[in-house]
Amino acid sequence: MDIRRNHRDLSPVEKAAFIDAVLRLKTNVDSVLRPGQQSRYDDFVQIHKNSMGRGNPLNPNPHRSPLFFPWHRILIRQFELALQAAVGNNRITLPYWNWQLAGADNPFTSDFMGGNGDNTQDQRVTAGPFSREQSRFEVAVWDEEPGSTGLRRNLGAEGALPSAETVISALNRTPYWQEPGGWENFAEIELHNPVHAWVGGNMAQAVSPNDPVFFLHHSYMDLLWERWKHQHPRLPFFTSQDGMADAMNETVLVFHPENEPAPWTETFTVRQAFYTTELDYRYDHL
Ligand SMILES: [Cu+2]
Repeated sequence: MDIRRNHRDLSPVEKAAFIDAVLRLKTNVDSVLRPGQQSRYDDFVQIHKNSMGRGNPLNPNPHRSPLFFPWHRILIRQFELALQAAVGNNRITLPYWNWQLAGADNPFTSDFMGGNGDNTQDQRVTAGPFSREQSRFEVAVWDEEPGSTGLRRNLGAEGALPSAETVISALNRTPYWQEPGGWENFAEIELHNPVHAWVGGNMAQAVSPNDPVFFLHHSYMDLLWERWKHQHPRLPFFTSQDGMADAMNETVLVFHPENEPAPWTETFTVRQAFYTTELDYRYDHL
């Protein structure tokens, strides 16, 4: 069973091992979707771009939809397994970031996620393992035509990181889906979206997984779904747009358009994404 931990609890050696796995997936592992043209890391960027209705759009779109939590759960779990395979180390797991910045909570350090973009260099990240200076992390999938190959960030220029109060408020929302103000609806719009906007640069686009912090952010979203389930044990922890508890349980989650290869061999229904333990991982604590 893989255990995901808060990044602040990782030792320097554990952080370095995680970064190494990301860099290897980015530079040493060939793509399944476009072999020879991009890396296996980039496949995850491409899948997410399609999921946002860009490129070769996925149907259904798992954003602004009850599918948001189960779909992203499978996406980042597959990424985690790809990291493990890239380095032959199944002790690598996705850390999570709780959107706090004080002290050790800040992931934007030179030994981990790297810093902000430089506003004299088109917001390119110039420090840390993913900087252009290190030449080991080139952006290869863009929203539109090819753009800068450097990772870009503009921390804090737009939006705001969710406060602890907003997280608590979100966790108190019921049911799972209701427009407006249900758990999924509030969490996606008031927790998830502002973090993408706050990081800015690549994170503010459909190709947001170009920034590795995407996976720390979504790991925390995934943890919060677990916490929400735990806090409301008598409620269905997934409901469809119609409010039905079982209506979509056998719906197969879509990660590729019909005219493109599947990114991985397994398929997953919504129901198969309900329990992290059935996907062989859990969080250190909820
Ligand atoms: Cu997304």
